[in-house]
Amino acid sequence: MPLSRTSLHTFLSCAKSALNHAVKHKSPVTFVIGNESADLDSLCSAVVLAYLRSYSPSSKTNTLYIPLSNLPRADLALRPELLPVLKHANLKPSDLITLSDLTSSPHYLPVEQTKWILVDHNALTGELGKIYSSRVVGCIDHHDEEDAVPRDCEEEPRIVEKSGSCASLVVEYCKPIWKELAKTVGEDERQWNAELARLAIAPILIDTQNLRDEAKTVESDMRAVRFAEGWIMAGEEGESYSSQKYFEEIQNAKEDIRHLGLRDCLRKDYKEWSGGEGKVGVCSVVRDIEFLLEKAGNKEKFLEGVRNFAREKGLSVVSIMTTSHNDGVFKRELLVWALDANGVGAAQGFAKDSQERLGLEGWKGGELDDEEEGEWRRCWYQTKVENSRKQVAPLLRASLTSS
Ligand SMILES: [Mn+2]
Repeated sequence: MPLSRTSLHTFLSCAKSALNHAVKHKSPVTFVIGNESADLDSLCSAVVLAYLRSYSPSSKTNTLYIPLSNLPRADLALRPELLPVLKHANLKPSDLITLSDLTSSPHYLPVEQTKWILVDHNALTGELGKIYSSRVVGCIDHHDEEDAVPRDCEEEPRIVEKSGSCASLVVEYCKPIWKELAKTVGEDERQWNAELARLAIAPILIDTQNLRDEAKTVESDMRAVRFAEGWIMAGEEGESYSSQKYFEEIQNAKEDIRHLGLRDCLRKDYKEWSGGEGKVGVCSVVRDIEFLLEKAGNKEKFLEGVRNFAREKGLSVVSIMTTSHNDGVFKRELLVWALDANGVGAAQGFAKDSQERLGLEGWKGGELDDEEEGEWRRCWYQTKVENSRKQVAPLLRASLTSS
């Protein structure tokens, strides 16, 4: 028998109790989990899919799918963009289920008692991957196919398709369930639909710049937005809703990192790669270098903070890529700092090879540049702003491999 539908808020608290119960009694549990970057797309896709799968009227089981946010609870504070989204869905960050709920327990979840459905990635990575990757039973994702999920997933989805946002694919897959559920529509259900739609639409608006980024947006993004907006319009906030307003509200929250310290600004959107004999780490920051300098207090404290961060991560090269749009002009800056001999060769090679391609111009007359024994640092304006981390990180990584 299918479970009877509740609000998102009640769903998440039921899922939390179900998880605690499963841990205590070593009983079966099915997770829906996003990727390790735990961005808006990953977090929202997991909740939306888990909710609709749990309450699917055609479900023959009474499985409660547990949406697991792939980050420790404390790191939710690094996702300020979640706040407006959760608020419109009548949720708080504390309602989400995180890795802390899984690992704070002294009990052990037996591998064979778990099932995992991946959203926004298609290979279970990190610590979880080491333990549970044999238990992945489905995925919905918009990244490149990694052939890690079984081809035949039976009753679970196995979708890997290009789209601006994974949430669009989740909405497409769940459309029949959602429509079926919505046949029973009272006042409560109408509002629950609107709240769910707020979660579903948020990452699509952010990942496609409100469907304006032509390089990223595809048909399924547009269809998902239209479908979700129908539910929002029918809800309590329907009259005051506009996609542009919602997009700006989330975007502004995302860029509001005033309350974060320097270290949190650096680790908020951080990725690292190994190459050759070293590791390169790239921090993407949504404010400019000047903002970080002010945050740290002065140049020395800024450099000390960045150096400590690089040491903590064991990096040969640490890089900071900033974006800003002061006075409506979109700008990028790039700082590259090599901290060992291996890194110095790589960073110098990178500078030589990428100067032209990235349009690198010295930042404030080389104010942050430095060279000393075993270290090398440059800061640039990156005038060819069309190159994001997706382009720059492989260049850095390649230089590390070839140095
Ligand atoms: Mn995504």
